[in-house]
Amino acid sequence: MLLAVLSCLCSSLLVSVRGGKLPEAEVEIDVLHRPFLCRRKSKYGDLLLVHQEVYFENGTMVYTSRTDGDKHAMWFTLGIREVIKGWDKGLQDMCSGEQRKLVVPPALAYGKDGKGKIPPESTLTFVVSLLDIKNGPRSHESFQEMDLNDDWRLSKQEVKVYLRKEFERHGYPPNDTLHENMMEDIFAKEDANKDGFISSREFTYKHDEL
Ligand SMILES: [Ca+2]
Ligand SMILES: [Ca+2]
Repeated sequence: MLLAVLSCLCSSLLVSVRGGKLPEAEVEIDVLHRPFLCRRKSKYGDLLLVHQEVYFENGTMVYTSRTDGDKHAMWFTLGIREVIKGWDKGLQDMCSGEQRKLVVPPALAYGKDGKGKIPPESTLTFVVSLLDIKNGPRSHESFQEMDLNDDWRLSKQEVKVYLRKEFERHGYPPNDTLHENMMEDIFAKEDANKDGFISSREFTYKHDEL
């Protein structure tokens, strides 16, 4: 009973904290090229194939995937923080063949630590060409729904809460022993690094596809 009251209290606290959050930094989006035909637009959970050029604010190029590294375009999943936040925000609703310029403030890029050649607190400009869009293996929406405290990983408790809700939604009575067993089974399969949490990455990729 006490626990229930506590968790109730916690969730109402969470709501009030969230409600009072400062507005997040924004990405400046400039569409450089939009193809004539657009069959689908990118959304969270999709796999995107991109080439990128990265520039500092003074216009110096930092990196281009067309000639640097392995010269390959890169696949990534949109919306699961596999890439910087500025990309997750700035590459939605994009057509295959489209090219965008994103001006990303440090808070949505590499922040106060920087990374490699990128010094701390850098505003970066990205020219991103989207070459292809595929369905991601699992939806971003279902992960977000399960991740009650928004820390981008699923705890055992969150999975149990989700199972209970799913049972109720389908008209079955809750069954704690069964939920416990199902949860253990899910963690045995999905928690690849065995840290007791299912990360958004572990959730999104099926392991036999790696
Ligand atoms: Ca969580
Ligand atoms: Ca894990």
